[in-house]
Amino acid sequence: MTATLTPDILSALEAQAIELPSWAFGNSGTRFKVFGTPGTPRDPYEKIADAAQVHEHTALAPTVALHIPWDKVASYDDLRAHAEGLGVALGTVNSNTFQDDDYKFGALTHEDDRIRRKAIDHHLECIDIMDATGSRDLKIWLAEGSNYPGQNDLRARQDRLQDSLQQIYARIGENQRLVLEYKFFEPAFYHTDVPDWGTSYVQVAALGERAMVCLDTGHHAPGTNIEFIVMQLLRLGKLGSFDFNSRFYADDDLIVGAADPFQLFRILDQVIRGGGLNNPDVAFMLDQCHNLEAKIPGQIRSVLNVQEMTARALLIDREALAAAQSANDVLGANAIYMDAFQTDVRPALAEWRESRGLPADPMAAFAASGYLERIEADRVGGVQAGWGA
Ligand code: AOS
Ligand code: ZN
Ligand code: ZN
Repeated sequence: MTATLTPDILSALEAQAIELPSWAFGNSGTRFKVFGTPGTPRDPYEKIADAAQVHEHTALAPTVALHIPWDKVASYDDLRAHAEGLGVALGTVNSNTFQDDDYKFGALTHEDDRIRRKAIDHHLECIDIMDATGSRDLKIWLAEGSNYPGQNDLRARQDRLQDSLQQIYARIGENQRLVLEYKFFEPAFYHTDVPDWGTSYVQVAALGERAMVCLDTGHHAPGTNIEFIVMQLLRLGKLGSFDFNSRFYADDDLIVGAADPFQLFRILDQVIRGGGLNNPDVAFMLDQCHNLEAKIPGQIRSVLNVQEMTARALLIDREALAAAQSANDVLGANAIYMDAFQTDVRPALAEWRESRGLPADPMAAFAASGYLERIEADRVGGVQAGWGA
């Protein structure tokens, strides 16, 4: 089945915006090897230039998330002007408390007041940067936990976490938000201080209205019904943002929609059902790394995957579905749902893109643009950016 996209669907798609992570353009790898790639950005300015390419070819990615200290620069006003000159804006600021020896046994949960203070101060510095970049969201992901039963007092760590978050939240501006990400394991293996949406919810609910939960699609145990969590957080008004990616086994950070497009469809269905699509209170971000594939096309493929699954989810005949659900028509309801998922929206999206002056095939247009060849030739020398740089 191929789709006809109605004006309502097209206007919902036109408003769609997906934030790109600056770190997707730097080198990354596994704990076994980081592969260097010709043309990889050498600084945050070049990462933003690459991100702007994604937006230029798709009109889907108007903002770029920063990671501090990886994206530290002398002047954030200058970085902001650079981004704006390329047609994009600076987005979420991500803190980092996982690459400093001091944080070996915790940061915002640390028993030692000096280390906990240092971690809190790092977040206050991130908020100063947000003031300069015009960013709304401070995203906190914590690598904290323990490896052995008995190693730590789990409860005291929750109390210290709440106290640290209170101090950070007190500095969050009127138009800013604190977004707390959860992850069920890694790098700690026995317990993680923010392992699930419930813990994140409990911690941010105690802070106030401008504190929200971040749902990273790769941070759940296999078999978890993620769309149920999406529904619940939207119902509670606490879904602040998504980190989109795909996983097969753990936190694989692969291209969103690559491992399980049906799961992405189901998530986006709940987003639409819960009023989250194009709702400014819900930020859609990618949190991915491209270890083997080329980075800019990897990001283009990713935002197109989100767009395609959004279009399919918008095709669900909600009236017919509601009627089938009320009638307990099990197979009828499932068939309506699956009909939308099984519809090929690609030809209709290509045609629509062309009608807006965009390339029908953004992947092919980027490949033909010569940009990749240019950066490979120009960015010789210097240190390539990557995790930790
Ligand atoms: C880590 O697993 C998380 O997904 C975070 O979102 C992290 O901040 C991101 O991967 C970049 O460091
Ligand atoms: Zn994440
Ligand atoms: Zn992750």
